[in-house]
Amino acid sequence: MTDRRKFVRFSLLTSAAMLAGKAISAQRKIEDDEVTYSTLRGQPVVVSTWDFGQQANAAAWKVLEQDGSPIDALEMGARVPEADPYNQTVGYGGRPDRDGRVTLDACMMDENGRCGAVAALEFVKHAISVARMVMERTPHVMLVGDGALQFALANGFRKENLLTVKSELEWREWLKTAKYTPYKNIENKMPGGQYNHDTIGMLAMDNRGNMGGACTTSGMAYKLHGRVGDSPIIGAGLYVDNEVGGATSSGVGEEVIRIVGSHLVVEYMRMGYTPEVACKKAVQRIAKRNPGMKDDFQVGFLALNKHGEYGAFALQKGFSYAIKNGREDTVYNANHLF
Ligand code: SD4
Repeated sequence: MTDRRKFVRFSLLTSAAMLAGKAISAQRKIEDDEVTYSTLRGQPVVVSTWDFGQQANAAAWKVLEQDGSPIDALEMGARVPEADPYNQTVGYGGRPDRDGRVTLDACMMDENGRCGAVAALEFVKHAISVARMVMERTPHVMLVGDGALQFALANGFRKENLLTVKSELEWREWLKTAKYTPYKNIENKMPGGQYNHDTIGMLAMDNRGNMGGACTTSGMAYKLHGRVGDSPIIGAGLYVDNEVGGATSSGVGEEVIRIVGSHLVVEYMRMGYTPEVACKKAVQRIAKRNPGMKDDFQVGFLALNKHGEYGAFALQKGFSYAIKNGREDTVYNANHLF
């Protein structure tokens, strides 16, 4: 993993872009301690939350490098952790709610502002693909619970048990001591030191400069049944504006929803802030709304702008993200407020 502060590559890349006749001329506000990362304009790029985003990026990259669309790439990418039984925060194998039910939240957004989402979806591991179908085959944006399941089954998805033995055993252990009280999301605060985080949020740009985003999760572990986080909510867990850029989030969804976080990050980028500073400003807003907070909970944002620049920022230490473009395949630690 790489500490982003050690890398100053923007000027090099900018000169390369200028040589290639593709100079980036937008005005940006750069804060003193900020390092800006860039990929060449017109080159595909995909970024994902957390270190396991690297495997998702690899799958997305196969589509992008063959001229595929961001949405096709992101769906392929997001399906990787969704299918992984060892990933206990996304899809199959995800930690259940406090009633022992695995309920998934997911959404997608494309370059035309079209979007689709599912929330509290049970028994179908590829929530991202169902979200895409909501976008492409219905006049709606979001389907929830039984309605989402009914739609998925009618569209060829298979019903399966998503609760793995490991997740079930942990949940039963949790029941013994937790008094049925849901956790707030912060790394290393669960019994046994397991992580209670790791939604995958992904943003991609193709070689035509078109952008898309995807977000999929099993949500906060041991949540109340029926609880929906930020991840499937357009503007909260994900937002893409093809003229500006995209953003996505991970962490305590309630806090992200309260500030409509991903939309806020995109709007800061529209104002000229770089992705990292835009993420930082959204994080600062959450901190401001929680006076006196320190390590109570985690939220991290990841953003990619129209110039192919990317950045992230979190409340707490420990938020990482993965980037893949034609030259690099790296996991970075995000800077953080506390
Ligand atoms: C949620 N934001 O359901 C998700 C959980 C998460 O890292 O991202 N965890 O609130």
